[in-house]
Amino acid sequence: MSSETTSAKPLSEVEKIKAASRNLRGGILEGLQDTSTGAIASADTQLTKFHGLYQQDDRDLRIERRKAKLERAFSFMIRIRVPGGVATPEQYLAIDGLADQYANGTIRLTTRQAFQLHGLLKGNVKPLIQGITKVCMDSIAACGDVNRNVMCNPNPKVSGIHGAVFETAKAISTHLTPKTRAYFEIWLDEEKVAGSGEEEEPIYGKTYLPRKFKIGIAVPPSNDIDVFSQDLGFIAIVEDGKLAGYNVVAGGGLGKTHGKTGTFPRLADLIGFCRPDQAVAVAEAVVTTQRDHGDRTDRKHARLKYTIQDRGVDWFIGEVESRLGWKLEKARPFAFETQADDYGWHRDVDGNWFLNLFILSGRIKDAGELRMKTALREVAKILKGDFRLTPNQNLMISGVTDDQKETIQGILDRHGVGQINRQTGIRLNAMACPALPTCGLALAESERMLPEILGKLEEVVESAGLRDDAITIRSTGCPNGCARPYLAEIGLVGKAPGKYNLYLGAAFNGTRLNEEVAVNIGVDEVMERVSPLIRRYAKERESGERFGDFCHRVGEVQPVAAG
Ligand code: SRM
Ligand code: SF4
Repeated sequence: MSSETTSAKPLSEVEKIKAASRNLRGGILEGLQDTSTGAIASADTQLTKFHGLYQQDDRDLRIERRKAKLERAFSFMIRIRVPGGVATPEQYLAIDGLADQYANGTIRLTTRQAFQLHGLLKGNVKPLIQGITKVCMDSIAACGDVNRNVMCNPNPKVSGIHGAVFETAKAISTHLTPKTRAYFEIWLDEEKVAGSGEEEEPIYGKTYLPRKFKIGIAVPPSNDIDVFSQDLGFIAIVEDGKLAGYNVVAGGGLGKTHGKTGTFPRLADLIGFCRPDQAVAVAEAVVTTQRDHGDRTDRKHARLKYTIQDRGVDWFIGEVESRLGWKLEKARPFAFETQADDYGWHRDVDGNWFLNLFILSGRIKDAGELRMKTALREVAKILKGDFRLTPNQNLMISGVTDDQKETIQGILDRHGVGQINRQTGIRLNAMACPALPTCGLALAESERMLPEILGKLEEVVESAGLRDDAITIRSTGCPNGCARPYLAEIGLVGKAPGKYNLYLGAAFNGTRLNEEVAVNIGVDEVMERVSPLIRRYAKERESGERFGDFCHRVGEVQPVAAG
């Protein structure tokens, strides 16, 4: 169905909720005051997303509570924005303390470089938001039909280029932040503006975007942000040691629905080049094009990728350029090598150190001998630099002076996490979405299943002599694609409890999607399919050949262009 032909169809329910919400206020305030339930009104659960909040319930407890005739164990998840992934030690300490005081005690680093806290009871949401505000953080537009956390290679100090790119990420993020005062009124007790709900949203208008919108900036040769999965992506082009500008890509997105063939993962199209000072204008032109032409009748067909797929990339470029009033230049050459993080200690351009630290599934917690949460808290207390969240759910401890390096390594060692980067290449390149018990959309386990499959795979890679070889594996509990599984060499996508669809053969540099090779199979069947291939790879690979490329060369999978 073309987005051109959708106007006769009724708008989706969420469009009506947004239109009636008085710029995202709805009945959230009243719902918070109702102590007879841990939930808020269903329409308001759509609006709280724009405030960075999802109503969830503990799915492990559903049956037990139903039997006891109790309402579900409702709580909220908050997503705290970290544009470009950079947080100060003070901010980190605040998040750490608030997680203990109001949430479930763990911190989750997301695949889009944000913090998530789970398990917040309704009455604790407001004090928590007030707590993050004190350290200049917010959760505005971390979710909802607006531009989300702007991703950026998190390594601003490796070269001056990263610094310039980080500034672009922040500028885009600020420019596209909604202007409504709803967040400030509801959570921070700001006095209501006259005629509350009438303030201008110059970019979004009264009904915001048809769907979520994602922007990221990559700095080749690293494609850690998976730039081709973004609605709008920028690829930094460096010429004569300087940032010449950005190649622009648009129309990426990964979510799909099992059994709904009109939904698919899609890689973004390369549409041109702009100078650094033009990036914010390009972002606005792309966002407003999607605002005006995206499908508001069917939320499963509402992302920019479908607008471009239906109308064609030439139409899209023409529309964006007519809004800009100038033409994008021809895209310039670039080359990506990897999606992976570069673990370990490295020097930055200022002569300081940074440590890229592996965090399984981005979950920061203390577990037995591995006291990651305590270790990072101790580091934050003394760190003179800052923390960087990576797009692979990991953390960088950055700006470490010579005299602090040993102390910080000592803290990590004392808490059992000093050698965490010495694990197998497959583990260090694994990601999983949260799925059960918090995600309401999960069809299967993901974060809680990952250790099991990694344990089995590690036996295979070690016996094949591939202990240190990087192979990407990403798992999700449903086809929405939150850990970007369709861009992994091995992708697992939840189908039903204990069952997954298996995907193989994405490119290690994020430029090719993988392909579905088996459906609805358990972990043991996944192993039966993948283990022989890994063994063959160890014996037959060509020099420098990646596992995903090998799967193609030996005919295990065929290339997929766009879903
Ligand atoms: Fe996601 C919905 C978690 C990155 C595609 N995602 C959700 C929700 C909020 C479930 C819900 O709507 O009720 C999940 C909350 C689970 C929980 O308990 O925390 C959720 N998504 C996540 C995170 C935390 C996964 C992680 O392991 O880190 C990531 C948060 C990123 C952030 O900080 O903003 C996360 N989600 C992604 C990505 C990857 C990315 O953006 O790089 C994708 C695929 C890219 C894309 O958007 O196409 C992604 N999430 C989705 C979708 C499918 C969207 C679609 O177009 O079909 C949904 C469902 C929806 O929107 O209806 C979804
Ligand atoms: Fe939930 Fe599915 Fe996203 Fe996993 S991929 S967090 S199960 S929506």
